[in-house]
Amino acid sequence: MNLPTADELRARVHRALDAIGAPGPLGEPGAPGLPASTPITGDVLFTVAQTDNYEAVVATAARAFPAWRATPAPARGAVVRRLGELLTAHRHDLATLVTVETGKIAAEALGEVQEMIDVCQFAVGLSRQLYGRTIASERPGHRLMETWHPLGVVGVITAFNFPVAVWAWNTAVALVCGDTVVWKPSELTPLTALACQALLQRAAGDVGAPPEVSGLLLGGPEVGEQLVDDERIALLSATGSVRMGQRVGPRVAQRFGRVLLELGGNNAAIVTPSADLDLALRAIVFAAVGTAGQRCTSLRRLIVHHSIADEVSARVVSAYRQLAIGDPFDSATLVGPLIHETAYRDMVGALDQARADGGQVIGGERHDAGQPGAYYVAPAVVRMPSSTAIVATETFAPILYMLAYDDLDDAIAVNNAVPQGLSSSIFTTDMREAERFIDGSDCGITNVNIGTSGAEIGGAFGGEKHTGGGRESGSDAWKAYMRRATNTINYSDQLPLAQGVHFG
Ligand code: UN1
Repeated sequence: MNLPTADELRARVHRALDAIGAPGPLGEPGAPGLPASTPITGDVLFTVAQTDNYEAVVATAARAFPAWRATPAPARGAVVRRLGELLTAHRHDLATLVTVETGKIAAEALGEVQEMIDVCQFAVGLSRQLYGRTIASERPGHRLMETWHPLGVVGVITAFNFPVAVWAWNTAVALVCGDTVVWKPSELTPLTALACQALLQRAAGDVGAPPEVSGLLLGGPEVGEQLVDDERIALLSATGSVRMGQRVGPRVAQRFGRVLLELGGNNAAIVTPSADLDLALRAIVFAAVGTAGQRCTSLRRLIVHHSIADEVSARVVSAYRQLAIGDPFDSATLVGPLIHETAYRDMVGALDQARADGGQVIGGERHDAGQPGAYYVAPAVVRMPSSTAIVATETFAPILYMLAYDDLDDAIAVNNAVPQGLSSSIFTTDMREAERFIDGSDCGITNVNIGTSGAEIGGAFGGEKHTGGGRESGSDAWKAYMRRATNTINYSDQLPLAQGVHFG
């Protein structure tokens, strides 16, 4: 396997950070601080200083809030519009950093940056569309209405796999809603975080907005824990594992803070006998192996009608055999490395368990990269006799379990028979089947004739059950970043009481 050297990757990082104007200098590997590593070679490339002033960062964002909430929303949108312009100008630089830190292939890294640009555009439009309702009052000379108000400081915790887009979904929307933001990125992706923060600071400076609206906290899980218990964090938007969400949710609820949770997915697609198989195959392969199976929306379970199960399985296996696995910067590559050794061990463990459960595993072997710390694997297809516990477990790796079904209602029940409820798809040309699936899937995202991943930002993104129930990015997800006030205004000279009550 032909991989870039650690020094070549360092040079790429320097070029990208210089172009973006992100603050240096970066420390040598091994210096005290956060190791900035790459799954491409498994090397530590740099050391990044950890945030040692948590208190000051949060206090600054809290102090900036009153003036920011008093700034008209369309004026707040100007920062986000400028951020979108800077992201457009630097999309290749930022995508380079995403590829270095996550191992995501170049095309997908660029797609992730495009999501940021798209959500900035969405949020700019939103900055002129934050509206409430007026409701018919039961009293004469009265108006009943809803107004929406900023919350305060929004804490954003993001995961390694979408190190920049998820920050942008939250930050672009929170800023136009009048909140200030502090961000705790994954400790695996400090370089992309520095770059995003630098671009936002520049955007604020360019339009004369206070840079204090956005703060960055670089550090380990203990920094996230501080946000969880911090009364000043009005909303904590956290993306990560179900285990993380189970710790975060109740603790924030204990102090009556708000949470927006984007946790795991165990996403399924149903393939019916009427499906356009050429189309389905392309969608299935992208959804299952894109980002090396490390999206929360990755396709993990394929539920195929028994009459076409052998054919679909053979075609998926043959497509998998043609996948180029290797250097994510090589434009021919479709599958880059797993994030780290633990991810690889989890994949091996899941495949062992699937075999023990009677599954037939095709693929899944590690490719020799000539780098002991880099984990390149062939995506695996596993034909399972039935849905066992391992199938119902989210393993963050390219494993696609295949199950056969006879009856569509049973297939929908299998789709729903996992703890998580993020994304789901059906491949069918029968509109009755499509509508039954939309009605029956218990997921936050339910698609027809496209895969489970690759959602557009215009819709609300998120899922049910152990996925956490949060919604972010498009549609009316902005409401999570604001609080609603119900206002009753009496413009008469009488004081009629509601419910017809006479008093005194
Ligand atoms: C994630 O994996 O955390 O729908 C987010 C998708 C992307 C976002 C994934 N737009 O696959």
